[in-house]
Amino acid sequence: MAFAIEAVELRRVALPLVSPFRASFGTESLRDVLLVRVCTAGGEGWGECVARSEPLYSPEFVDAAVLVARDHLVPRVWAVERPEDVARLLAPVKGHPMAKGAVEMAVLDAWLRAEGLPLVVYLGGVRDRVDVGVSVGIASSIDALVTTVAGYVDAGYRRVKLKIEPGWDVEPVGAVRAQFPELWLQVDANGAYTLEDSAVFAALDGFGLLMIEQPFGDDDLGAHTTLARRLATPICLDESITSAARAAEAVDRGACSIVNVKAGRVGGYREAKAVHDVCLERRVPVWCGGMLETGLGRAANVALAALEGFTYPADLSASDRYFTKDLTRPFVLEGSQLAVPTGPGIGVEPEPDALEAFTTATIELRP
Ligand code: NPQ
Ligand code: MG
Repeated sequence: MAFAIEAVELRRVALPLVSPFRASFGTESLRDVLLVRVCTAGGEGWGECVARSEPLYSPEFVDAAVLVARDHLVPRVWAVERPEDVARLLAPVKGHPMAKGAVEMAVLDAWLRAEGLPLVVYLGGVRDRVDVGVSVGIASSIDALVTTVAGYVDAGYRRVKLKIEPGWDVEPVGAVRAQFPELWLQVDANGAYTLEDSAVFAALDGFGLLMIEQPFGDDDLGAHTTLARRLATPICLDESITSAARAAEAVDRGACSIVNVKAGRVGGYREAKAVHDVCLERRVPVWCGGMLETGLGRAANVALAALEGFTYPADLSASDRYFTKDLTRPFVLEGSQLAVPTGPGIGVEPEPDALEAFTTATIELRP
């Protein structure tokens, strides 16, 4: 039977976080998520939009993602027959990569399930389990931070990422480093600094960090190149990398030597694979970023992280790092790894009770 979409549901869910998560741009205690459910005669597929409720990580936010999906994206994909065509059909709509990525993921999941093909196989993954780390938010005190990190190390995480911002950088990172001299440690500024802060980076350079992620603003590749030349620690870009072409440009300009890959940030899993491919060609290591996804987005990310070039641990933790109850069966840490789902499509589905309990709104769309 040919692939044909019969209906699309836009479903908003809200999952309480086990503890508030603070980055340089703000704090989150409830994960407000837009899900896209594609229904076909042969079954359904799920997509997850990684936008946050406020436009602080990127210009996208959940209310806007709902509107653009309802009025501009879903109407363009009714007749789609293959997941490879989604990005081209959505290209006339400017921006909104996270909303586009969610629509593509839902079509991809439905199509792969109909084909009986796991996402990891479709993407060309080479691993059946992936190394993961944990991202630790800005804490209320250095003692609290060290205690939190110790808990994650005890849980099995071998790589820790610390969120930093001006005023919360050299001291907390130094304290964690003093307590855990061998830990794989890295930091993420979410663009909160400028080149004026060179003393901070000179000090961080002495801590043997795996990388410094997105120290400066998204658009400032030049400042990243300047800093990269001064430091021994590799610079990794996240927010700046909006496409495979942009990744190639950033690498070729010396703005970064490691790339964080987030499918939502680049408009979907196919573009995310393209980012991986341009980096692999250039021998630049990549790793899979995280946006506090539910089990749906997490499953797809784990499949992506199974590609050959993903050689640093992913920002994908076990479900219990973020949620008391996940939308899917929980992802559980095995050593410092997560197993790649083996079922067709993304390999997981929402548990009906959890889906109902967390739903805050639904919109039904038909061709
Ligand atoms: C990053 N993620 O790498 C992002 C930023 C981030 C795991 O550090 C709610 C939803 C809160 C998404 C906070 C990690 C968030 C969020 C930070 C994403 O830059
Ligand atoms: Mg980041």
